[in-house]
Parts: sequence; structure tokens; C-alpha cells
Amino acid sequence: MKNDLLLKTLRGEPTERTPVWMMRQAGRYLPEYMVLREKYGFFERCQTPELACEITLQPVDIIGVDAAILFSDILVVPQAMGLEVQLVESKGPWLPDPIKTKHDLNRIRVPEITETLGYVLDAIKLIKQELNDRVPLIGFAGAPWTILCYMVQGKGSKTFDEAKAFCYTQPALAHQLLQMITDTTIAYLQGQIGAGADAVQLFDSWGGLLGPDDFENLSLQYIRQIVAAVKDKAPVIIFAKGAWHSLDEMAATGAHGLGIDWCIKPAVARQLAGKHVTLQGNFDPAKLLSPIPVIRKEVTAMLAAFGPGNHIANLGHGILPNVPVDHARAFVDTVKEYRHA
Ligand code: 1CP
Repeated sequence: MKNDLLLKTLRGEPTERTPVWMMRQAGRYLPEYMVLREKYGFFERCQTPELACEITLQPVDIIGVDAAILFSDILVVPQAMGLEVQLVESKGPWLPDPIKTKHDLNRIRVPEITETLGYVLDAIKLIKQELNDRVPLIGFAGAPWTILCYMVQGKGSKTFDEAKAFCYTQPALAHQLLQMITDTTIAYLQGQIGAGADAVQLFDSWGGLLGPDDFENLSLQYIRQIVAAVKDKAPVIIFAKGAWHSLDEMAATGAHGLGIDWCIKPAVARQLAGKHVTLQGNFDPAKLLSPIPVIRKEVTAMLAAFGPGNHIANLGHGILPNVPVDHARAFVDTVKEYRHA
């Protein structure tokens, strides 16, 4: 690997500088992505290895990030389990027949990965070939709780109240569903690593909607199973947005990296997570809308706050579609130019 800054940092080894990538870096803020978005539907872009490969490589070539992340979506998992998932223009994900009852659970299954998600594995093989070891490739999946949110609510939400009501009123069914998602995700991530992914990230985007006890019960116990099943095959990053209260338990899973958002100070996160795990984050994505000199100053402050080693510079959540490309580049360049005293 020509640029192994990310993998070294995840293994806890020292590097000459901090590695940097951006969550959702392959996407709508890039004009080159928008050209392909005009021509092909969302799942067509995911399911065509040549398109997924081209989109995955765009931020590597255009912005110069230290890692590629597979272009796909967390919602291909419910699709593979047998639920219909659409992406409605300017409205987001839409699942017309969400899971509400025991009867609905009979409509889904733990699928064979090569049969249902073989296109992802093919995309990974092609991406690895095209990357030619320039930078590592990150594979990913949604954490079971976040996937349940969409499978039950049927669409995006600020509160995911229907998903929570399902868990609180039908706990046995909820746990059955979470275990099915977990089993699918383990096979899926093992498949991604087998196809060539150098590291994997679990996105628990809605983990922060749960209190600490519910987070353990509905999310972390399943994340723990997934980390245990993949951590010896490739480094694992857990990004449970807003779930800072459980950083110690997340570190105890044996994950190599923990993502944090901008609502926690790096020093506090370090204290909670312990000395050894690598922290990833935590720039407020909306701050990329600031003037470039402000971005540079704030990124420098963020790097100083994390201190040297055990840090992957990233945003605290996905990049916003209205971020100018040169602002994203300023974020990445500032990290690449920075050296700890
Ligand atoms: O072009 C378009 O309009 C589609 C927008 C889009 C894109 C570019 C969606 C729909 N998904 C993606 C790609 C995607 N999704 C990646 C690609 C790799 C990268 O560049 O990072 C990844 C990692 C995801 C993961 C994802 N999808 C998450 C977890 C990360 C996060 O942002 O919290 C979630 C929650 C989703 C669901 C989803 N898919 C798409 C949208 C707009 C959403 C969010 C909907 C919501 O707010 O509830």
C-alpha cells in the first residue's frame, strides 16, 4: 500500500501525519458525481460495478483523501433481506411495506450474500484493481439499530418514533429482527473483506436517539457481535453518532476506531474511550460552508485538540451537498499540511 496512513493509525502505529477522509465523500457536492446522477438511478449506480467504481474513485482523484469508501448505501441490506427500498428524488429513502408485525417478519430472510449483494463484491474487486494500492478501501454497513429504524419507520425521520414504538411494544420481535440484520451484516462485511476491503465502518447514524440503556440493549449488543466476527480479518471503525455516553463500552468491543461528532470535545472523548483506540472525526460538516480561512483555522484547532497519533481526521457526519469543492479540498489540505509540534 503506497499510502498506509489510515491502516497504520487504525493499528495504533505512529505516522508522519494524520490521515484524512470525509464521510459521504462520494456524492452530491461533486459536479462529476452529479453528471452520473443525471444519467442513472441511485440503485443503478450502486449495482453497476463500473459506476460504483468511478464514483468511489472521484474523491481520491479530485480531493486527494487518504482513503476511498465504497460507493453504495446502508439500505442495500434491507433490500437483500427482501424489502423493497426506493430512493425518492429530494425526499430520501422510501420503503413502501415496512415491518410492523410478526407476519411482516415472515416476508424477510437472512440472505445468501453472493446471490443478493454479489454486485457489491464485484464493485470492490474492480475498485481495488483501479486503486492499485494508492490508498486503502473502506467497506461499510449500517449498524443493526439504524437499519431497523428504516425497516420499521419506512423513511427518514428526526425521531424514528415508530421504530422506537415497535421496539418498546414488541421487544421480542424487535430482537428477532435485530438478530437477522446482525447475521446478514456479519456475512456481508466478511464478504466485503474477502473481496478486498482493507477496513470496514459500521454506521450507527441514529444510535444517539437512544438513551444509554436502550443503546446497549437495541444497538451495542449487536454491534459487539459484528465487531467480534470481523475484527481479526480487517480493522473496524464504529461510528455511532451522538452515542458518546458509551464510548468506553464501544472501545471494549475491540473495534480499532471510534467515530465521534462535533458535540463532544476530543479530550473528553479520549478520556471516555481510553488511551488505545483510534478516534475519528469530528469537524462540524456545516462549518465547511465557512470562508476558507476560517475552515483552515478551525481544522488546525481540531488537529491540535486531538493531539498526535491515534486520530483520523474526518467530519462528525456526512458532507453536505451544498459544500463548495474548494472548501472540501481546504479541509483535506489543511490536515495534510499540519504537523504536530
Ligand atoms: O445522489 C443522491 O441523491 C443520493 C444520495 C445518497 C448518496 C450519495 C444516498 C441516499 N446514499 C448515498 C451514498 C452513501 N450512503 C454512502 C457512500 C459512500 C460515501 O461517500 O461515504 C454511504 C457510506 C452511505 C451511508 C448511509 N446511507 C447512511 C449512514 C451515514 C450517514 O450519513 O448517517 C445513512 C443513514 C444512509 C441512508 C440514506 N441514503 C441516502 C440518503 C439521502 C440517506 C439518509 C436519509 C435520512 O436522512 O434518513
